[in-house]
Amino acid sequence: MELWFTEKQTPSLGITCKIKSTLIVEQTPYQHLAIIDTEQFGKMLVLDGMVQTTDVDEFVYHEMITMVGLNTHPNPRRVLIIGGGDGGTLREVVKHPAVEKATMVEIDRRVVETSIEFLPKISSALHGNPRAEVLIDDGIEYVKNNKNQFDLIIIDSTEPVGPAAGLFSAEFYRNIFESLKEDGLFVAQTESPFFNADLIRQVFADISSIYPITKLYLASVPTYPSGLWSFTMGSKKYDPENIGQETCPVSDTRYYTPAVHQAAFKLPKFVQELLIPKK
Ligand code: AG3
Repeated sequence: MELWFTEKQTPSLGITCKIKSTLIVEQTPYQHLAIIDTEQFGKMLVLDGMVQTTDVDEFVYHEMITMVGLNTHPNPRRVLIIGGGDGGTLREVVKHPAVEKATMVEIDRRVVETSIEFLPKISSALHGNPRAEVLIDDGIEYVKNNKNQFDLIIIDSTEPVGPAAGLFSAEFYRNIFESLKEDGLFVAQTESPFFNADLIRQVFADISSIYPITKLYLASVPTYPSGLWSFTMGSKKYDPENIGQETCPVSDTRYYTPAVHQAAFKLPKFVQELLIPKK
């Protein structure tokens, strides 16, 4: 019998993949978790019915959520990741030679444990990496308790419902500001410009009211709703469009290059319009 998985991306649209096998399905204290092996995208992590990452396209998201910020900061020694329990973001961060220590704070222990067990390619930095620290904790509380610590903070969250709801609030962006050093910056995943326009508009306005430099950039992630994904950066000092370096110190990327970095900030008109404050 053929088995198919569908994520309902909107009330009237879904993405459907043929399942090779189901590796684990369980309810954790925070969310419903499944890891399935699919014909098209390889292994896939699904939380509360929403595709988080897949073997085939994870490199786009994980490189773009990390390298843009890492290469905007001249010396990103201390990096904090909020969420990101599958480990893909951590794996990219520790590739960067300037990083002395990367701390990942994930609220759901089972995401970390099952990723280590079933997603070895993505989760490799979650164990045995001397520069990586993995904490099971509430990122919102962690940020409040660690002020003036980080060069770069990356918010690798799920959708703004359930455990991640508080990670899209102005209050959280203010706490992130306090947790960054005086020249620090942060990057958050901020959903699809096609399907989450109101969220992008609100988040951009909130971050702009707190950070001197706020910029949005895009990447193409086939398994996420609409395939076009946004990231928003708030920066105290460094402008990501002024990186002034032609080479990236991490050579084994598959999506990111300094030219892609620059190009990612060139926005289609309908996206630019989301960023203009409404009168
Ligand atoms: N976090 C963002 C995934 C959002 C996907 N949304 C959806 N499928 N409706 C990904 C975490 C990867 N480390």
